Amino acid sequence: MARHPWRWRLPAAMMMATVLVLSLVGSAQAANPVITSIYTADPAALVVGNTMYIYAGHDEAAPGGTNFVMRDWHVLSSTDANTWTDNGAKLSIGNFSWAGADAWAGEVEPHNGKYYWYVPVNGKGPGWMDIGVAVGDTPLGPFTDAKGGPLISDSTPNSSPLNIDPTVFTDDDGQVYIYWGGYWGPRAAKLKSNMIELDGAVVTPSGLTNFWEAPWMFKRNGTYYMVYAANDTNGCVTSSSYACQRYATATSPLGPWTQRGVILDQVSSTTSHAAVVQFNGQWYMVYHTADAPGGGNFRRSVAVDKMYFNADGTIQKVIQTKGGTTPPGNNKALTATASTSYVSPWESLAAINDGYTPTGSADRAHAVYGNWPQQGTQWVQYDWSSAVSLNQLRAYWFKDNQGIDLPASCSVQYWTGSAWQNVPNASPCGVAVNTFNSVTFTTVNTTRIRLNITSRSGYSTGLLEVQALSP
Ligand code: FUB
Repeated sequence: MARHPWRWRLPAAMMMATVLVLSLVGSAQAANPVITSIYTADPAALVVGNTMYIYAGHDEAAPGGTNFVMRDWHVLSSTDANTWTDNGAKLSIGNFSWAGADAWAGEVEPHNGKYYWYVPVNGKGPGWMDIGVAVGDTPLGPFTDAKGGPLISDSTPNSSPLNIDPTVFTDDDGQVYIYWGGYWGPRAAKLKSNMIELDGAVVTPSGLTNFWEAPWMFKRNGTYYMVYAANDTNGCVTSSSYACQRYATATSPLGPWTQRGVILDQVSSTTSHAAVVQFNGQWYMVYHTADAPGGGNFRRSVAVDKMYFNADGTIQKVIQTKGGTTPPGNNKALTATASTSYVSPWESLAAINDGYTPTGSADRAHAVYGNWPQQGTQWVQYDWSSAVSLNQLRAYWFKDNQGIDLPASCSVQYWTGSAWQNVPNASPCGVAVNTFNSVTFTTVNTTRIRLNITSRSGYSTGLLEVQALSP
């Protein structure tokens, strides 16, 4: 049976003492992860006016910790989906007198001028996780317990094997629905217009193939969409300790659903939890990874990437980006003269320093550099007429799923004036797909830098873009 590390936590760790809400206001920054001042997870997105809000859990596990430590939820906000502000903890376990620990994945739904925040928490009663609801007058609260007890618990007839991860959806006719569940047990119910009571029986929706946890519901062009975490090894994950995001569609809000495929591959954390939202005309997927410095399965961080629909309403797989764009002024490759050991006559050396931001390693929309049919070690080089200071090189690899694959390895060298030398104190030269791979090193002053690329057996290599960054 699939096991997620969060299932191994000690029971004692579930009963956390009530904690104070901390009004920490974090720094703003661009690029994924969107916030690194704290660890954030389980994002839910909401657009109000010109602002996109992310309601996120807060991972506080110590480095190397093997259990979740989650006591409160933070609200992040942005007016451009690029620069994010942490508005601090706006809800905590302490807001629910009947709860003791585990501030897991919640979602906020507006209704009649108020904002209802549905959250799974470890109740003090029998069973484990319950779902409670808080209410506030603005997207940033303040929020208070709206019910004084669980909305859903293990004693709710036909509740999920694990009552977590609520997603709340309001249809065009005003009817509100709540979906939730974990341990392969999705559940759904209508909500009364008071937003704090279920309206009728809990149903088990059909067609959410391989559902594991983390449902997220939305509607587009009359079609209902459900995005959810799955952990099957049939095109989803390499090990069932991880999860991917699948999605399903339906023509009515309670289903039946038809599963349509994977839209977010396995991420770097074992758990995967996503939200989908349209903001300023662009669709986004908000999810979490373990990509922040010091991150891990219990020290996760929220990421935001663009999501695209096909003309028939199906969804393209989301490309996970890291690190974001680089201020053009820092990218010295743009002013360099590029050369190479070999470029295929039908490809373009100019592609590797023209400032393009690829959408993925198979992106053929722009010129590419490739060295097919060469194998072994090839190189690309950047020359300047006078010395530049450099401390980072970022490579975006090309992979055409034919003769060109990701390299086996790479290295960065600089010209001392008389010889090539490895850049000092270099971080590993990464060969990851669909992202800029950064090599950082102690600053060198040089007129030339070279990226040596060694192919995998049987393949050639290619690049979509290289950035050479000054400090
Ligand atoms: O963060 C705790 C739990 O892990 C969430 O409720 C799940 O969705 C998974 O991300």
